[in-house]
Amino acid sequence: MAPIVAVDYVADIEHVDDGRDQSGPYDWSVPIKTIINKHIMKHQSEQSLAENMIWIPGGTFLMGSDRHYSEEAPAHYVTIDGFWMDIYAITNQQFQEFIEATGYVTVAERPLNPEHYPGALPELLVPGSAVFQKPSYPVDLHNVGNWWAYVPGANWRHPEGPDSSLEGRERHPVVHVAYEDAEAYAHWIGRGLPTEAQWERAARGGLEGEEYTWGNEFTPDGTFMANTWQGEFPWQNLCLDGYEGTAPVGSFPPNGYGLYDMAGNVWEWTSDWYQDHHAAHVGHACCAPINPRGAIPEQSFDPHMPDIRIPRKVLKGGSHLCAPNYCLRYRPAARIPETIDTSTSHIGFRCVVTPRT
Ligand SMILES: [Ca+2]
Repeated sequence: MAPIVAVDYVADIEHVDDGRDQSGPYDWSVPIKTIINKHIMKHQSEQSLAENMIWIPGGTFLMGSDRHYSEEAPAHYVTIDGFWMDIYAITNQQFQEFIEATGYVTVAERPLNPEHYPGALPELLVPGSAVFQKPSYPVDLHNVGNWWAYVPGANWRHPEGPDSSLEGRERHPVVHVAYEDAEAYAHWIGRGLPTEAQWERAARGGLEGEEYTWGNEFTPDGTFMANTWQGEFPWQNLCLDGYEGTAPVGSFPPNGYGLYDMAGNVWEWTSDWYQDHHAAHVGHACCAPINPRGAIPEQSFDPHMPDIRIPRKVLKGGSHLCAPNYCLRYRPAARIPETIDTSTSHIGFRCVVTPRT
């Protein structure tokens, strides 16, 4: 794919009167409530390290939500410093370049140690990854095994299993990457993974406390703004947004900071350990915590599985599998826990560069 450099993007923005980039395949008559921060533009011309990145301004913002799932509450103010963030999730092509340069082997491609999985069936002790498999009829939503399967041979090169490939999916976000894989890529390219606060600050695009990354209306003027699930999950995917699985990065309009796919498509790894809610960070706008981080590993676990005390990282953004009837999490406040050695067909990542202060 042709590299899209952030400085070119900003040059486009500056040519229009209303502050919005009107190029591209979108219907710009749609009133997207965005704030193009002039501060961003000043920084764009300074960048040389940050190809494919955009400057996210520091400041105080309202993080979390009191209107949805309990783990997002309470909505609270936090303050973070400015940073650079990838405009897109890391693509298969970018990840391929990393693999070719380093010979890195992802977690999903490595042999499993039976000692780590006592009682596991031998046929499952082979390299593989979790793949979404759509049932053909309504199923019990309490059992994720009704739509997730561990598929031997599934990995980032073979997203649905050994017989699948990346052909035609070069610009799709890489999936089947465990946390370690995302971290390895970030280290290789001289960047890092975002904290949860950085990720949410970026996803909100300059909007304060709104439902989605683009405003409060899910489909403004009937336009789909993200790759999510329409229909009754997990058996009925109406594909009204045009995509059943992942979409190429940048297939939907950017948010107010110029970032693409900060809602839906794939969940994205953050560097923070998950805690059940935001209580530790509660603050007022006057004295909000600065650059907050998540739990310590010893306190991190999934509250839905309290007996399994495995620390988990925070995933943000929702995916193409998020649906109103099951997982309404294509919102900037949404968050779920994930074990660091897990890889699936709906988890990817993007990187940040945080200037030293
Ligand atoms: Ca979709």
